[in-house]
Amino acid sequence: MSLTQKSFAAGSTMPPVTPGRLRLYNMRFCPFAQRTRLVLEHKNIPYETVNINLKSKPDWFLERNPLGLVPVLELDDKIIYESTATCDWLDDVYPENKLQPTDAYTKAWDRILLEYFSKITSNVYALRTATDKTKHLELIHKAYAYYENILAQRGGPFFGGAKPAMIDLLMWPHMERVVALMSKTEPDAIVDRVKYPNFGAKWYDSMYSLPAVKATMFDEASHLRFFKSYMEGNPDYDFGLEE
Ligand SMILES: N[C@@H](CCC(=O)N[C@@H](CS)C(=O)NCC(=O)O)C(=O)O
Repeated sequence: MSLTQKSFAAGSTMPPVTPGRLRLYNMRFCPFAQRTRLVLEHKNIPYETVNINLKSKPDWFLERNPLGLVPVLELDDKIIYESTATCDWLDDVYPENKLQPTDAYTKAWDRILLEYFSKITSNVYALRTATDKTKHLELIHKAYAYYENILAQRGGPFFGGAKPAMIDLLMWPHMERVVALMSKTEPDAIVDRVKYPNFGAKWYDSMYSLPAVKATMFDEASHLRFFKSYMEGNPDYDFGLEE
């Protein structure tokens, strides 16, 4: 019998774990958990998903991650949380479609790309409440130009070159949301396809066509709908589920 996709809240009974079966504690709209799901899908790793109501967390979830954040992976006696740690662990343990670079210099640079990436996300989300948006837009576009250049240097279409690397999968969930959430209200914050042909067009389109992306992404209307419910303080974690 397959597990329900509806979110589990405080007071619920934890679905029993099966020895040897990998489990992901998830929230369907979380960009960090999407990172883990992208790696799981890209590497064809079998797993089950337990969705968590993050407004009303079950004790058994908090026992697994005292920080109360998704994603969390569980396999027998092992618990891993923090999206980057979960992704690296999966890549280390499951050899198919290796994602981390083996070259030390590339590895260091991919870490730089990941650290700097928070400039995009923090400034994009700051736009919603900022009275003066100029400074935030400048920082966002400085970062876009930076990634545009790196892709040109690396030959693209991915940061990993001809194939996606871990850095591509770590960046995608936030870029999916920038485009989906901002295209109507903050079009100046979008990574423009003409101004940034590598990052805004080639990278975005190549990522979009990956089976792992297709398996984990939501369309613009669903993102907007969830984000609205989240901003209103009543996140609709089960939005779109028919079961
Ligand atoms: N640094 C964490 C961030 C994860 C995170 O912020 N997850 C959010 C959902 S998108 C969460 O679990 N929020 C619950 C809370 O803040 O109580 C990671 O990379 O895994």
